Amino acid sequence: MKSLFLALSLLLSCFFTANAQSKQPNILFLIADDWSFPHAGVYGDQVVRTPTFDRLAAEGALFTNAYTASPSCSPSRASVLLGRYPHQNGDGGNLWSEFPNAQPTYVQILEKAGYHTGSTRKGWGPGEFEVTGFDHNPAGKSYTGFAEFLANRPDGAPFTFWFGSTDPHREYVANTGIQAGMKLEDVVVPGFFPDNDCVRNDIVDYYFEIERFDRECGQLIAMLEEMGELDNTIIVMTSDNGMPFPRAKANLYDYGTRMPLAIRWPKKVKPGTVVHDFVNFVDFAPSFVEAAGQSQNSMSGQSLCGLLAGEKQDRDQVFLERERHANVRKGDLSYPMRAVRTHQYLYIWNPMPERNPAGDPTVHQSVGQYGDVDHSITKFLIMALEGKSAAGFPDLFELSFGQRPEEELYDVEKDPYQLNNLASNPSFASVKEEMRKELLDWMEQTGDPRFENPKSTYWDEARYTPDYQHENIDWQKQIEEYRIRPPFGQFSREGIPCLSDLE
Ligand SMILES: [Ca+2]
Repeated sequence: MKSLFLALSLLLSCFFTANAQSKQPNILFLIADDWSFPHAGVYGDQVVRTPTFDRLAAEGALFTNAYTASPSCSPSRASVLLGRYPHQNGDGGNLWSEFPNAQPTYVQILEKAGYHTGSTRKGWGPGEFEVTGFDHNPAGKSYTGFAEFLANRPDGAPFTFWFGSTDPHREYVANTGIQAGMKLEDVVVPGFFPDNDCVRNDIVDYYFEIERFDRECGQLIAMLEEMGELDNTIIVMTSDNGMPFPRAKANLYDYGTRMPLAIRWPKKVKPGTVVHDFVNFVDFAPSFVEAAGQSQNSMSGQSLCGLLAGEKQDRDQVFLERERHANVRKGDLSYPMRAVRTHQYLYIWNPMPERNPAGDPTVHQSVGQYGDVDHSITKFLIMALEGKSAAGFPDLFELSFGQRPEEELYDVEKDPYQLNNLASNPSFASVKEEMRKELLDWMEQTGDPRFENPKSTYWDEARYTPDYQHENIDWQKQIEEYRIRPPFGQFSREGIPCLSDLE
């Protein structure tokens, strides 16, 4: 009875009611590509400027524990659209594969309900959707932009629009950040990178693209305002996975999975709401379906409507996973990971620890050496540290590129960068046991093939759609040629090399 009451109150908290406010809300979904928490002004970052994100947070809800279901473009985006965990989405659990068609996306459900649906730029992907019967990107029919989409909107129809920027995905134009006025000395360098000016310069180039994404989102919101539709629109601003740096993107540590998230919806969300409960990206689709007054029975996520209305919920942990990111291991092998994250601990299970988490040391088909890490000066500088770690300091090369034990456990309160693996520490044996059990329960309940067969080769065999072959990169030459070029002063022309940082 209690659960029925709860279900009804949850339903009513989001459901538009036909006699009260009969207008179904629009949905504007703004998704960056490779943007990590906490890189926004409202989270306290002192360098990157994100006035649009900060405004949405101030006028709506700011989430401090939002996690992508998987730290990789295609599986993350498939989870958003389907409301299902990556391991429930067949080949869609991999990067560069096929979009599954067995279950409906929220876009399809809303379209059937009379919504005008569309997308621009990066929707679901990379991968193929035509082969599974889609005639347009699963994120919505493609438009040149929001203006063209709105011009095609039937009179009075509610809409759902997906704006997918490719910022701050690499490659970056070096020195855009410093030349836009960002100061290297103000950058907070995560503890798994060497702290030097070239790494800082790489980070401000990443910030430069976050700022560009933020500005573009601001332009879309201004259009909504002009149309008088701002307050009847649920605006979601977030990212698909973490920053394109070593031990971040394509990893289950926080810099790979923890996402910036703000949601503005004045009809339901009080300005200045801050949500600390865990949220997983599988929660978006059931929220949108519910907000539109529709129903579904295929989704694993939990609607956010209750949280948005300020309700306290029991969301004390989040589950994370990844399979094959780029095709970077001989034999087209995946690198499976599963994890559970609570407010204090992160437990990661690596069922195939004999494989290379960042990819093989020499190229296998895509990207280059350690190809699950996008090329960058930060990556090359860490590659140059191989075998050079000093006693008492973390081995940055091993953290980013080395093999990992089957189990990892981090006290994230004491160790925010997740450098100190406690899995073999006897003092944490019971914590580890408890978290392993929680993870396995979730895997069983959600039908994860790795529950029955941890060594499943399913995602090794899934098709990798691009047909290319990359070469090993001459990373020493890349380091030699790299220059920091401040906007003014004696170094603005010839630039400052980063070789000296290696000594
Ligand atoms: Ca991405």
